[in-house]
Amino acid sequence: MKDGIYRNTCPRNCYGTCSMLSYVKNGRLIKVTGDPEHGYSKGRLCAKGYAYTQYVYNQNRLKYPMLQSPRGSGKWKRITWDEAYTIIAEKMIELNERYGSNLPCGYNKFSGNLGLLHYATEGMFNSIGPHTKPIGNPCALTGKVANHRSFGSHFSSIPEDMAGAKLIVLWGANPAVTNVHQMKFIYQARKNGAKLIVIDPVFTQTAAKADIFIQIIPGTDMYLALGIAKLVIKNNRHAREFLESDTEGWNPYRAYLDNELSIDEICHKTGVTMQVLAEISELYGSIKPVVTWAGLGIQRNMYGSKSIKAINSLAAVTGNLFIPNGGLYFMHFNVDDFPCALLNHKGPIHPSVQASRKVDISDFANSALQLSDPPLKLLWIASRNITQDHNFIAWQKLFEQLELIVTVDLYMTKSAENSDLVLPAATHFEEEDLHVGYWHFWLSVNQKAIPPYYEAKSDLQIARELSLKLNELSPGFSNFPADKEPIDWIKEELTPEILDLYSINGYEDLLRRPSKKAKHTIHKQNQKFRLFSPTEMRQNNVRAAEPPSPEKHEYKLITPQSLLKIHSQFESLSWLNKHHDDSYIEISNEAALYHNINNLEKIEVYNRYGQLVGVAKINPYLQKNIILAHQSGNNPINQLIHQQEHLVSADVSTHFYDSTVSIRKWSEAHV
Ligand SMILES: Nc1nc2c(c(=O)[nH]1)N[C@H]1C(S)=C(S)[C@@H](COP(=O)(O)OP(=O)(O)OC[C@H]3O[C@@H](n4cnc5c(=O)[nH]c(N)nc54)[C@H](O)[C@@H]3O)O[C@H]1N2
Ligand SMILES: Nc1nc2c(c(=O)[nH]1)N[C@H]1C(S)=C(S)[C@@H](COP(=O)(O)OP(=O)(O)OC[C@H]3O[C@@H](n4cnc5c(=O)[nH]c(N)nc54)[C@H](O)[C@@H]3O)O[C@H]1N2
Ligand code: SF4
Ligand SMILES: [Mo]
Repeated sequence: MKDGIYRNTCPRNCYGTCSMLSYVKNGRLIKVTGDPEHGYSKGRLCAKGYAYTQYVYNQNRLKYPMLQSPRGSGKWKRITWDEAYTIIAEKMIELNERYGSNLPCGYNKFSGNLGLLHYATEGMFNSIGPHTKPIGNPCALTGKVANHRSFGSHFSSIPEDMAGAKLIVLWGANPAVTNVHQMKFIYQARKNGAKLIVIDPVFTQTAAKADIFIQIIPGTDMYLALGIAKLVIKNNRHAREFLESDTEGWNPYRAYLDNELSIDEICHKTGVTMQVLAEISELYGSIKPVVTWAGLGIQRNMYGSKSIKAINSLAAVTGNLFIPNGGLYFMHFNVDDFPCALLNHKGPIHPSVQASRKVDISDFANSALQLSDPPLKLLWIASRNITQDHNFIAWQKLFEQLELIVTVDLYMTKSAENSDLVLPAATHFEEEDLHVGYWHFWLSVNQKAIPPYYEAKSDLQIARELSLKLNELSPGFSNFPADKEPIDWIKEELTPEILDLYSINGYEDLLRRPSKKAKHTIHKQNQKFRLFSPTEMRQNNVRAAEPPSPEKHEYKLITPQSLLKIHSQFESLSWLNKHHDDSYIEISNEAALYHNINNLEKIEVYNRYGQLVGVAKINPYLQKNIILAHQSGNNPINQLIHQQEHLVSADVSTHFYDSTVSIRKWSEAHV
């Protein structure tokens, strides 16, 4: 690799998808900065981005393929790549002979690296014909489906345009932590006189910046949105013409708000006073343009879909859809514009098995356990740490049933510790890729800047080499185009339509600067806007159960994102995180009093699924029945998270913030 400056893109599952400049000297990455040519992040990174040199040259990084025998023993042996491929290929071939197809082989992949070339894992499995594959999305599916219901397509406004809004409502989003670059557009708007409202059960770092903070009871957002709309309509501030001619369901929606939903009920359910409700309605009804950002926090409970639809409808009622600098934010799915050639790679046809078996990734372990004909026997884990999932008990059972578990990762995660084989993955500085954001509308490349760390390989390289091994041992087993280089895959994504959408002539343009999507279809309505349907409120599960309370030894567990991590990642970087950071458990004054717990005292959080020891931090702003904890890969809080099976469905993401826990003094737990 030549010394110099390379263009990379941070591949993390993050709103930023920041383009970065990497400085390389003597084959080593010595510094990373933001790319000033990127019009969204504008030359800045977050602290995690600036810490990439430590992430790359970290003593905890996996260096070689390793085999653990027996599984879970911690007895690891370094093996060669060829040995690793042989073990995997022989097992796949043997399973195929035993069961007559590749259905016993499956993978679980999620959001470790979102580059388009990381669809190599999907492409590799497609190349062996029908297998077992995850579908769905544990993070954002509820909102995606709800938005589709409202708009008939995906819809999210342009982030840079938020700077021109006059009222910004952040509803279940915490950008001061999760989307730091967006804050500059919010500050810009405020400088020009915009008001900022934050609606969150937790007093967050974003809430601290707000003009008005509404501390809502979790899961009641649809009532608040409907309540604001009710008052806007009552005060005749609604967008009458638009509602009558361009929406569907206006009459039942309005009748429901007029006749069936009382202000008293709304205030009781949401914990918001009548005065605040009136004030917010006044602002929503009188200011334009209003931006409403329905964050992902809203949809991590069982009422998420209704809440998103009710919030979307509020934007419609106040006439703020499709107006400059107004509108709704969620996230977009513009990656669907691309061929995603690896994801869509077509595998060979099987004589009797028509298609791959699909397992909902939001209930992966439990659903996989139910497959019996044939059972799942080989699991490949890539870009995924299962500490981020729920239902650990099912995971444990699934592990017991599996004959081979392979994890491809950069670090020895809990997933890796539970595997037979670990394969060391390359960082984005060690491979080529192409990136489309899901928040902003910029397209950027990722160049190979440094040689791989020890024997690390990209997921694409692993797919190529494993396919060759499969075909060596069993000719024709895989139809993966192993001779295709990364650059060939990148160029395949840049079709004439994509070049036109992003106003570029080709790959070389992207080496000079990232490019913003020039042609937007998001403001075009494919159908009439569908208003919130009152029939949804009449379904029986809307009647919220009694809220948990200290008196009943019950708390709602909320576990949002942390500033200096991406889920379980970056945890071991000393520049960013101290070992004890993840063990803080935040509790309310009331809970502390009730359980006689002092600040910084050791406590135990538990429920029927598990227990975890942490250090109590009394948070005077916390609602009395909420416990706030951090996601962690070392000491995963998710062992206490369990979404009941009847609430799992093909169009919802995981209800991460809907589990109940109890607490006690640690000493009590151990007498
Ligand atoms: N630093 C950092 N940034 C990240 C990530 C990370 O791990 N670390 N992860 C990235 C990913 S994958 C995602 S999906 C995004 C998520 O980022 P956001 O969209 O900001 O969503 P969350 O962090 O899940 O939740 C946001 C807020 O919702 C609140 N909340 C919880 N329940 C409710 C409710 O019922 N109603 C309301 N109104 N609010 C509620 C939470 O208290 C939290 O403050 O962040 C991305 N950015
Ligand atoms: N309690 C709780 N749980 C949550 C959430 C929450 O709010 N609360 N949020 C949920 C959300 S929003 C999300 S998006 C999910 C995230 O779920 P995951 O995507 O499983 O989470 P990460 O911890 O980011 O794990 C990604 C893994 O991929 C690895 N990796 C990184 N780059 C590569 C690569 O190039 N190749 C390979 N093979 N591996 C790589 C990383 O080292 C890491 O171990 O977590 C969910 N879990
Ligand atoms: S983690 Fe997010 S904000 Fe930080 S550098 Fe990566 S994409 Fe940018
Ligand atoms: Mo996410």
